[in-house]
Amino acid sequence: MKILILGIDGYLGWSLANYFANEDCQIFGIDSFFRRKWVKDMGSISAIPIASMNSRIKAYEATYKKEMLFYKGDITNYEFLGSKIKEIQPDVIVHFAQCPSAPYSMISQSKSVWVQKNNLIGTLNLIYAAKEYAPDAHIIKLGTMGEYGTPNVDIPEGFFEIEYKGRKDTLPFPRQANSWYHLSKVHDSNNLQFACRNFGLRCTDIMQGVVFGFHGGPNYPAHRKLGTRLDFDQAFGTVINRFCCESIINHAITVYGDGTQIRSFLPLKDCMQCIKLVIQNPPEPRQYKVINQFANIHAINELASKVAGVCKLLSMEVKIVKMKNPRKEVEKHYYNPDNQNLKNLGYTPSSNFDSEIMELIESIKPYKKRIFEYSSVLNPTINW
Ligand code: USQ
Repeated sequence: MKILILGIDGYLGWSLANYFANEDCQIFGIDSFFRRKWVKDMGSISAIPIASMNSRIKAYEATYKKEMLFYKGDITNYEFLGSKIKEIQPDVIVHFAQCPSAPYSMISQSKSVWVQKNNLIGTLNLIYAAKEYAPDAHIIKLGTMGEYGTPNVDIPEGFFEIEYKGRKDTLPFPRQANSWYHLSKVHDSNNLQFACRNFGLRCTDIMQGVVFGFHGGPNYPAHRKLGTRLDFDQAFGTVINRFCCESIINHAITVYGDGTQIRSFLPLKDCMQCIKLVIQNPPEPRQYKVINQFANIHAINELASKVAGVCKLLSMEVKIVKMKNPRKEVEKHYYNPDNQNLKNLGYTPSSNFDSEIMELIESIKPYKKRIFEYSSVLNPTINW
């Protein structure tokens, strides 16, 4: 099986390449290295140092004794993407090549336009390149639980049955995203759904919760070049990763607002397990399948207490501060999303939440000084 990972240099892309290295498949990767640039733009670095792509590939080939074919390029360039899909003829295309940050998209007019252009054009190019050169490929598109927002009813997986004025139908569940970034994912979902219907493509759209954790690859920490990145700045660091980086340098845990906002979460290694299950269960041609991908649901306050609790076990004292919420988000709300489709595929959470947090803290401990040097990037200055 040939798996093409768009965005292979990123947090999820590089983890997935490693996760699949021992499977019976060949991995191809495309990346423009934008993630490295965006994080630099934020004045930050990965908490755990990462190798260059050349070193990563050398380490990959030496460790797994198999080739990895990598192409540097931007998928918003259709000629580039089309020519690679034509050449590779992938069975599966995993699409991670997007700007994943809500705060980044909210910085200014130009950033919002950039994020939406980048994300939407990349996906449209993928749709056309797949139609033209690999119409049977399974497109796995990373969406987000944030597409749904926080409605005052249960959240189904993509679609729901509705009765209106005496008539019934199964329709897409309303999307009420809360940033230009999350909205780019909503637009992508609509575009992909139409592409399946119109061009007969097959797609799984994954509505993923907030991912956390670190993937070091085999033999970590003795061999570090296969490790993935781990961001902690206000735009690219996700909440649990940030809380752990904050704790390690005695920076107070930054809870936004009153911390009662609830989100869904998934450890990085479970994200890999889920994508494997999705690959093993492709949709039919013309089918657009939606999966809500998360393990647990927590309020931000609970996460802060969990991280502080794990730190206590490691003899670290951590303070929690509630700060003015830089985001416009509802803080007291109902939240009950379904993830039965994922369970039906056979997903079983790999370990408990606290041990995942413990593992993450242990992984970043050696980089305390490095994180401390960049601690100013922890403070949220992007408001909306
Ligand atoms: N939060 C804090 N303190 C912090 C950082 C965040 O209280 O220091 C709160 C935020 O206010 C928010 C929640 O934690 O309520 C989650 O924030 P986040 O930055 O971890 O996640 P988010 O902006 O929602 O985006 C992240 C990824 C994105 C993915 C999304 C999944 O960056 O790519 O789509 O998680 S979801 O949230 O389900 O939409």
